[in-house]
Amino acid sequence: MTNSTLDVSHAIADGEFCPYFQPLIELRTGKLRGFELLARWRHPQIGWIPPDEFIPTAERDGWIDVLTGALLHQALPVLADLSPTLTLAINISPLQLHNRNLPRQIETVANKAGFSMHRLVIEITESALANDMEQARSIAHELKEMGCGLALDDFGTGYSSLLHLQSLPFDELKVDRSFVSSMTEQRDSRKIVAAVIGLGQSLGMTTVAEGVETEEQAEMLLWLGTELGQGWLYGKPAPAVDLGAIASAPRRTASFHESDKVSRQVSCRSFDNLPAQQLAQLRAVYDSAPVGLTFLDHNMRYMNLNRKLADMNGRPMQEHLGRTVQEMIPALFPQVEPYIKRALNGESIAGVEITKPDSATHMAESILVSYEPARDEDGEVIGVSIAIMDISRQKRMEAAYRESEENFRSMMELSPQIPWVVDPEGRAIDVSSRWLDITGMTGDEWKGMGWLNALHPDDRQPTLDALKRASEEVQPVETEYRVHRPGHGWQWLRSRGAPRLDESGKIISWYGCLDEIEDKT
Ligand code: G
Ligand code: G
Ligand code: MN
Repeated sequence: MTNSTLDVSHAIADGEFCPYFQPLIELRTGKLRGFELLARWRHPQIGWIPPDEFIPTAERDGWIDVLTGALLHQALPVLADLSPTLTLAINISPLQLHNRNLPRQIETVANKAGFSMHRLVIEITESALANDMEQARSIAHELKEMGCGLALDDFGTGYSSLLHLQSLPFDELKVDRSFVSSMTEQRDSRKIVAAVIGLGQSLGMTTVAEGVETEEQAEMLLWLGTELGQGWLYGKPAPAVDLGAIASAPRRTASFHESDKVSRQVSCRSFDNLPAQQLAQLRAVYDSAPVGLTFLDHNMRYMNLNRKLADMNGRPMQEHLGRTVQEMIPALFPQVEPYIKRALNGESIAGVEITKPDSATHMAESILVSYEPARDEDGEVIGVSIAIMDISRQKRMEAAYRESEENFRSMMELSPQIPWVVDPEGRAIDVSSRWLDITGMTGDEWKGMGWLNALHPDDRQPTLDALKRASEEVQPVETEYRVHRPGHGWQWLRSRGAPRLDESGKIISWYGCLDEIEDKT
């Protein structure tokens, strides 16, 4: 093909170039985000000429800007008519980033079409950035200031990609088709995609996968954290006349919401080598467990969960899949986030107690959570397995028990008598503070057998004997003894108590009271 056969100015004037549009899809929801604009040349003699043939010619011969202008001139009114929100991504050549007038040229066409600059995304291939970065940077900034988004195109194929990542204020990162096509077969390729997506995310960029052809790829990309996808699975580049139909076509929601089939596949991932029957049994155990179970990916998205967990969160199972913990349980998220992060760093954390207010009953709900890093066959952490137990009932019982203990204690303090509690061997469990007033003992001194030290030496053994006898007969005990009362000498006390029994009739403890005997000396 020679330049003379490609008479460009005529071709442009005659409308031989036309815009084609390829859909860009939000992977999680399956919603249409917009289109990428792709140039097509229908030559009257030669027929369709692909862009990789005429774009280099256009660049070399200096009519690439005119071509971009002509394409936008046709494309923007179509999209402005179609919807108020759909975006349009346009490809800009290396040379065009040296054209100081480019931003204003684009703006002029957009204004004329009534198409907001905020709906435009400028795609730049990394090789475009090889020379004269200063100028490219200032043009890119100008476009951004006008409202355009900036995407780094074909990421992973050009030169020195990592340097370019921060050379311009990119909003999006388009992962090259070559990685996507091999990722489901090749582990290394999957790792590259995972790393690129992670890189994009850590730089605050939206990641876009190019060349998505199968459900399996889409699912894996979503699993890895990609936001947008483009490829034959969602539609080949189409002419303007088809856009209405594409935009209004019912879209299947993202594969994660397609329930059973996918969630089974996701959970199968870790059980790949199990025979089907064992797998089904495991699945049944998982679903019927009395404990909430879930697996989160490294973006804290629910990849799998059982019914119990869905019930605890009060939302249907399907609603969780592909969504983040933050989206599903925003109120609890701040409490659990640090633990999930630690588990993602490889730490196992067991038995963290978390309290959440239950708005329905106004009673505190307590859960016990364990976090376990999940690793792939190379030992890399790919997510977190979480087990959650509802311990609200136990907590409420503990609280009730504590309350009854407190009631008992305050009763003891109010009593004019001197109550006491000892165990079956006579070790003191509790005495009223009046015992301390009388004997001058400190809080610690009466504990265990310490209380005996306040008794007259002659009365100690008889007192223990009386208790022992009463224990053997399981009868109330009554005895009298002297205690040393500092500054007063010996004070006679009468002690009466009754055994408290368990169901089998065994003595758990003795409860009793002391009275001062005024007239005995
Ligand atoms: O889908 P298609 O074969 O058209 O895409 C081939 C490549 O050609 C695209 O990835 C894109 O980089 C490039 N391309 C398509 N249209 C244009 C255009 O209008 N301008 C520029 N600079 N490149 C384009
Ligand atoms: O340079 P870039 O990778 O953007 O090239 C885009 C080219 O890839 C276009 O020719 C376009 O038609 C084609 N394309 C778009 N989606 C897919 C896809 O899902 N699979 C394949 N094999 N090609 C695709
Ligand atoms: Mn592109």
